Amino acid sequence: RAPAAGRGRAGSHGSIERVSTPAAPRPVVLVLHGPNLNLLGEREPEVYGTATLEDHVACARAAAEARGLDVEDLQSNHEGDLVDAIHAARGRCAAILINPGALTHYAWSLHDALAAFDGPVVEVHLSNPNAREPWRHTSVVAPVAAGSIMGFGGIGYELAIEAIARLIGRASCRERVYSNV
Ligand code: CA2
Repeated sequence: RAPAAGRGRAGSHGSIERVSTPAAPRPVVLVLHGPNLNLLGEREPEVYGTATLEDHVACARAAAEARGLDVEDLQSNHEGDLVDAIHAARGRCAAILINPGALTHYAWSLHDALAAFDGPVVEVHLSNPNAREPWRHTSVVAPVAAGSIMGFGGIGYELAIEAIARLIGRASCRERVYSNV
């Protein structure tokens, strides 16, 4: 009979040997950023704010930590790197948070890669692309995302992690109280 988790059990000589339960692996959220987002904080603060990419990733990581989630992150200026990262996340990561930058508006390879990912995908934009130039009004990622959060600046990363936590069943008790509202 299997010993009770975390309890000691009698060994063959009557001594007590400790049986520890291995900690369950924490779900991993992959946080992806597309082209030029490495320049955040350096230019166009009136559009994208003054926080750097590192600030936004740190915000996502803190929000994830609070919900028992780990974060892996990648920023790339190359579409193929992002496709590779999405492929590598299959069967390994629980969810993807992605701000694809300008790739949002035309990178069908990202659409297809994300469609082949098994967990929830949440699209995040600092600005509100729908309130900007017409070419930003189309997102090829939105149809394969569980949802899109845009126009709230850095707050969007925290909101996205909260959405992911709820979608994968890692919401805190307090959040669960409100999940039926
Ligand atoms: O609002 C967002 O988060 C965007 O994804 C940002 C993209 C833009 O193409 C999307 O339409 C909306 C652009 C990222 C470029 O970031 C820069 C940051 C500083 C200086 C120059 C570009």
